[in-house]
Amino acid sequence: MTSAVTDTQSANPLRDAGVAQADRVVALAAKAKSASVSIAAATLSEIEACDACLARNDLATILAAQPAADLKSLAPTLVSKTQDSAKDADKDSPHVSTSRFVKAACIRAIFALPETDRPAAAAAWKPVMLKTTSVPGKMAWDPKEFAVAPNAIVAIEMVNPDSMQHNMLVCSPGSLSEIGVAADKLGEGAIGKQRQYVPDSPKVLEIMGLTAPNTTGVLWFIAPAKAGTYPLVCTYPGHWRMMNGKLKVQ
Ligand SMILES: [Cu+2]
Repeated sequence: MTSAVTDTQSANPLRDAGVAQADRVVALAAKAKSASVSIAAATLSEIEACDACLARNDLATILAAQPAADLKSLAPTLVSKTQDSAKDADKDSPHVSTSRFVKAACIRAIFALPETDRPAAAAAWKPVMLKTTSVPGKMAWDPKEFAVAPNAIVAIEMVNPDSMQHNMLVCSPGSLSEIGVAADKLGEGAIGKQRQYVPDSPKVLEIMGLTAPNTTGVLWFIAPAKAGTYPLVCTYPGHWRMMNGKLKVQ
């Protein structure tokens, strides 16, 4: 389960939401140095230990941003991680299945390599690349509904030309208002900002962290195995009622 963070604790750069990526990289570099491995290798081991931590999409982003030479030397390991998750393959929720998240992170890292450097196994992976935009001043996404197949490899890109920050969470079916109300409550305390207004709930399946104005966020994940309508929601306080959408798994 996610480490409990109180208002008096400093954030754990390897686990918590709201930590600047540069600070995460510093923490990962220290870890890599003590283990005499590359930052890419240290990041992968952190990802494997991450379970449902709030930093996981950030960690996957950092892994994918490592130098091509480091990713290339790690490629056989990355491929093996995509193949050893059979025992978790039928679980519905990535939140309770580390391997689904590890797999998505490894696939994402391999797709960060130039095509000619990718291992042969990557030819069989067909990520579904989705894109949406935060409509300026409207607290809305356009488009706001997507459909994917069960277990599809999905990347959602959110372009944010708005003057406000937005995040995007994928949640369990039927949990939109529960997550939204919890997010608004988080917004009332100091801890909310530290957690990037992400409620600590097993119904939060995937997290794209806060995306600043005029930047683009990206979220890679393996779609749930179970068909259904999974709410997409921005949990910046006050946004959820308008800024939500649907991921239909069918
Ligand atoms: Cu928002």
